[in-house]
Amino acid sequence: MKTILAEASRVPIAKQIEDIVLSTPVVDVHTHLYDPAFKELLLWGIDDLLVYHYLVAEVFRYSDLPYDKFWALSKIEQADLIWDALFIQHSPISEACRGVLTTLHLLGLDVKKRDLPALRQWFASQKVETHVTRCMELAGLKKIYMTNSPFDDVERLVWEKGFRRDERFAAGLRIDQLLLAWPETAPRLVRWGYKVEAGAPPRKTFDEVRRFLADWTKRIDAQYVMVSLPSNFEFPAKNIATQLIEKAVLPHCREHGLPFALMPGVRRAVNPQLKLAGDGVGLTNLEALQNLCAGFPENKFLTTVLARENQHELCVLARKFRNLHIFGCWWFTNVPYLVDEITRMRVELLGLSFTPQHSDARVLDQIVYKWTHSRGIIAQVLVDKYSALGQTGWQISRAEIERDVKDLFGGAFERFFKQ
Ligand code: RAT
Ligand code: ZN
Repeated sequence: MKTILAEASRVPIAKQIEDIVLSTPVVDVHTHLYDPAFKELLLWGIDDLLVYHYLVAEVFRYSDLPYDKFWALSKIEQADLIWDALFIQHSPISEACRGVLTTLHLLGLDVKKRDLPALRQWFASQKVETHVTRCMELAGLKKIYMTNSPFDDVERLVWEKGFRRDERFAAGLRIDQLLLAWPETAPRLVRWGYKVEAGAPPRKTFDEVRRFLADWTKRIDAQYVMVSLPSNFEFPAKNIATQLIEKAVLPHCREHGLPFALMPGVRRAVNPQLKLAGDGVGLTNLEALQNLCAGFPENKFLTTVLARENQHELCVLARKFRNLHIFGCWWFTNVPYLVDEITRMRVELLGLSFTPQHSDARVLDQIVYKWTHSRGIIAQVLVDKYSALGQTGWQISRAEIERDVKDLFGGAFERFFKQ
């Protein structure tokens, strides 16, 4: 009887919560999308959707084509092959395949026809500027954080030349090469006018790295500094990455009031023949993050972890350190089953003081499916949690739900920057 009553009182509030979750604008805190001024760096359209590296990994589950033959194909030929293997020869029920269909459907295209040439024709008639707006509207996004690397030769030239910024796109300064490939990066910094030394660097080197970070922070108006880290990342350790973090990155972040985003858990190039699709996942010793949060209380850290097995420990760490803000269900964890599990766990341990999702979109159109799928799950979690509150006699107002959802969709993230 009690459960039936609880179920009945759940219904009106469920509709209200779903409406709010579906209509609240989102800040997408980590993507690989670009301001349209970057031209061909901003990927969009059906062929880029199909050759997304998540789908490349999946096509080799079914195809025995040698890797080098696949890579020798043009983008359109690769897309044809992926479409045939993953959508025609088998039903497209994986999350990455379903995502393509959700996107096409919400763009108003008829997926049941299975007509790839017609889909191509439709995309060919779109203009990128209007398509950006359309996708952002369908996804309900108000802001997109990019991943901006001065170490990418094409991207660097665009920044150096200068362009008029699209204010919907904010910058994140990506420094993987600096921290993880110092022997190759140091000579590049020298070529760019920074007086660094590669081996056993003296004090001056760290000052010069700080000057490099300051120049790029200013040039791109970076809102945070970020790095994706291998699962065996340790801090402190007797290596150059530790020194660079301690003597250059963290002081830089403190001086400029920027959070440092760490994303540990990647095992790069587990299968190098798959190229971008060849990275794997590994368990991280989160003591490294604990040492950073405890050792540098004046710094702010943003973190998402790749291994499912690290998620609980990460939540507990966030309960201990208010200079840690956790975000997103990243990459291999961005599947409904795990998004549901991780989001529930985070709400139960952290209330509303985290950011449940980012898209990690590499292709513009992907924001449509990634946010549609995530919003559905987040809404369901909130329905359950607010309903459970209702059973205590606590009544929640529409304004309170709106406030909470705003926090989850970027409000808490951006407030963390300013605190
Ligand atoms: O999710 C992805 O597309 C990965 O390839 C990575 O880019 C990852 O998100 C990262 O930022 O390192
Ligand atoms: Zn990413």
